[in-house]
Amino acid sequence: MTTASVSRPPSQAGRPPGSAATLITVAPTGAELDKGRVPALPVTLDELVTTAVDCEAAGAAVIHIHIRDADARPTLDLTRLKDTVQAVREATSLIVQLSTGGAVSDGFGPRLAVLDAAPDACSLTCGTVNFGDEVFSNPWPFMKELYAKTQATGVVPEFELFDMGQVAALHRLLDELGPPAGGHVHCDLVMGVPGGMPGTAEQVVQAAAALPAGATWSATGVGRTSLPVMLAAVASAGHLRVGMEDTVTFARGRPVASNAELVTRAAGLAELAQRPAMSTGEARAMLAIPAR
Ligand code: KMH
Ligand code: ZN
Repeated sequence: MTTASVSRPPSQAGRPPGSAATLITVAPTGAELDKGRVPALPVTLDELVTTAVDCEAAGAAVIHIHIRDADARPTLDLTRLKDTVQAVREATSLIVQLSTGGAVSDGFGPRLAVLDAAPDACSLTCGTVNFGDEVFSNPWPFMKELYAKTQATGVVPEFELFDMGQVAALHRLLDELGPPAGGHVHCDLVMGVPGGMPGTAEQVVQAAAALPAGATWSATGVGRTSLPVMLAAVASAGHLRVGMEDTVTFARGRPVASNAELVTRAAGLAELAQRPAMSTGEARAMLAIPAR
């Protein structure tokens, strides 16, 4: 494996590992957007790898990946997933987190099989939620099976929480099945989805306070909730997830030009808050993900 050399913000120099830094996750593609409508969306492997390199240079430490097929449609094809994991690892030192959420139309079998691509990490949503006009289905037996498979395979889960009921379900999961691979609990509050919890500063504080003791968390505000959620998370010792999966408008009337510009903005806010972007090594230490 080769590792790209990455320049980091100067403020990271000499800082003890993991101290008061901000984990930035980039979610560059998602499963919902149409490349025809959003031309800057990375959908090919080449586009994804270029995005990964650019986002690492801008301050990201984790990449949350959904892949597309040759027609730019969402897919969970295992060969493509394996090729993607390998290519992103060869080009960057990012933590590779595959989505097990996929698209709302994906079945449970293919979503479980995502772990067979052997990523560093995966998303794990803690319950069913209305998702716009659709339903994102994560019934309790599926959650348990997916979680048990993460434990058996050593893939570190990130718990995706779309509403407060899912926070309760996370507690139940940990109570029944024990700690995740690596032993550390990290969550992502996904806010502002129509059908989930709202993307407000008050909700960020309330959800963060309800998480298991010792858990770390990031927050993602979908659409126009992106900025308020990001500002509230930075102010509340949280971490950040940004990317075109969640936001395609940079400012009123101005489309996002690239995922890297969203990461750059997040890293700038983190720097301003004197919690600069975490390196990939620091992120691995915090998330208990082994070096590769
Ligand atoms: N695409 C959504 C239905 C995840 O990646 O785990 C689910 C999602 C969550 O994006
Ligand atoms: Zn996702």
